[in-house]
Amino acid sequence: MEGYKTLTMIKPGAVKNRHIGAILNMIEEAGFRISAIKSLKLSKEDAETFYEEHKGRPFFPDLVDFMSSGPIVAAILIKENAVADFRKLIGSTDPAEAEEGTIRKLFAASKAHNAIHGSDSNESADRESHFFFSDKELLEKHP
Ligand code: YYY
Ligand code: MG
Repeated sequence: MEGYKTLTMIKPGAVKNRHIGAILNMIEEAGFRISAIKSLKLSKEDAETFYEEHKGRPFFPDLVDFMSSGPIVAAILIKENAVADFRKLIGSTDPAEAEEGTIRKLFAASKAHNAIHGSDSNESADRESHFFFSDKELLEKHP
């Protein structure tokens, strides 16, 4: 089954503002199954590694500072066409450009503090899932 999995993080701002429950509810209502979930605080090094594709971009230092500024919730989500469907549910990177009803439109403070992450490809979903979870932690065994 191609494209069945994506990785999300509810970012520090949304956790601090107590939006975990509302966001997880939207995710489940949209048909995603939560196969693994945990809360944790990333170190600066963790955030640098997770976002290493963006190293050298002007926003990178602020991104690393923000993502390590407080606890996050990471989860593996299962659904057919998970990567694309989840990107649609969260909306554009910049909430000012995100469609009405998307998670970023509802909960993001700004482009830099945009409430939630979603993998951008099946390859990223694989890498990012293994960044946070071992196979033992999965509620669903993926094919
Ligand atoms: O995948 P997505 O999160 O929508 O955007 P990316 O281009 O991968 O950037 C990752 C992260 O970096 C974004 O969620 C906010 C931040 N960021 C930023 O602060 N300013 C930019 N111009 C681009 C990205
Ligand atoms: Mg991205």
